Amino acid sequence: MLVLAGMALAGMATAAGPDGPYILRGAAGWEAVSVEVTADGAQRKSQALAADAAVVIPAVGKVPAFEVKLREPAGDAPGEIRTAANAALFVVADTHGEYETLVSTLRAHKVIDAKLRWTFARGHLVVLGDVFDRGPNHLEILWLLYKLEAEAANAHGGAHLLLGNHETMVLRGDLRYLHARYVETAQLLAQPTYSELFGAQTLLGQWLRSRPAMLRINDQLFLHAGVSRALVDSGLSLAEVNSTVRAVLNGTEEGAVAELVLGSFGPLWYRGYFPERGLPPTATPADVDLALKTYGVRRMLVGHTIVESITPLYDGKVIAVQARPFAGLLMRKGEYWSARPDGGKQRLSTAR
Ligand SMILES: [Mn+2]
Repeated sequence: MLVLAGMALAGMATAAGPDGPYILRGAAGWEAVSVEVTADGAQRKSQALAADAAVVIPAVGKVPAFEVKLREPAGDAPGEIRTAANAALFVVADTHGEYETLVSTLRAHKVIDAKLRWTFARGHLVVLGDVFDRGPNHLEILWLLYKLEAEAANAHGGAHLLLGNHETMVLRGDLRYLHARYVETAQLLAQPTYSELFGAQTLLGQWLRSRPAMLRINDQLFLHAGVSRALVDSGLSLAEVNSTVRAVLNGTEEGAVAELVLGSFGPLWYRGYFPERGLPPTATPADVDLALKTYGVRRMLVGHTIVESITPLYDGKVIAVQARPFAGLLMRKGEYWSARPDGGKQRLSTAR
């Protein structure tokens, strides 16, 4: 069945497009596998790679192809960093496979240039998770962020991908929201499921498992969804939250702590800042103050729940970043701006 999938798909009306590369651990080192489309239809292509090889990520629409150099397996990314006080920050949330929109936004605000090279100097880019699912181009986003991480570090800035609930879903085999393109990819690459392409032994799968769920930068906390009173009351430190998520993704932890951290009141799912969307109880101002105190910050920046525009909540102690239509959040010289894909920006007046 799996062997025949490629042939069957080649004749189907839904045109399986090219996809990849996915970098897997082969018998003798890295192996790049891709879906390649030829006159005979879509088929699996495989190539052995040296550990420091470069791979080309194909163009998508108006976004040019780019090259990425593979790196050694990543160590666990820190849960806390400090930047120069005047370092600019650019935050995006829930890109969900919308690669062209993300690239337009980063280009328009000079985080990257037309060739997708880092131009944000000592600034920091923070991606609040949910790169996977819904849209058609999450792989390209992951490769871009992987590339920018190295380029930003070379410039003494930073590019930080945080985990969202859709990263943990895909890595743990919950593929309900996967774009159809990637369902076809898994069949064409003869994988039992798409999650195998992000297993712990794959290059991007290992990299994703090294990402944090919560990141403190100076006096602000970045995370996908929010800090609930239940998380505060658990007494878990920021480092313990991150290590619990990693342990769950590596299959070495289950039980009550794992259920809290990966559940509805954990930092990847909580919606209590949004009374119209969340499970009760809604976070009170006192709950938010306690969360800030617990993690030693004055503000939290969250995605996960969609808002109409980037919105300061709780007197600016929480900023909801996942806006539709899409926008990024630019912080520069103490000012906060909603930054649109077309280059326009609007100052947020109510941020503290
Ligand atoms: Mn989410």
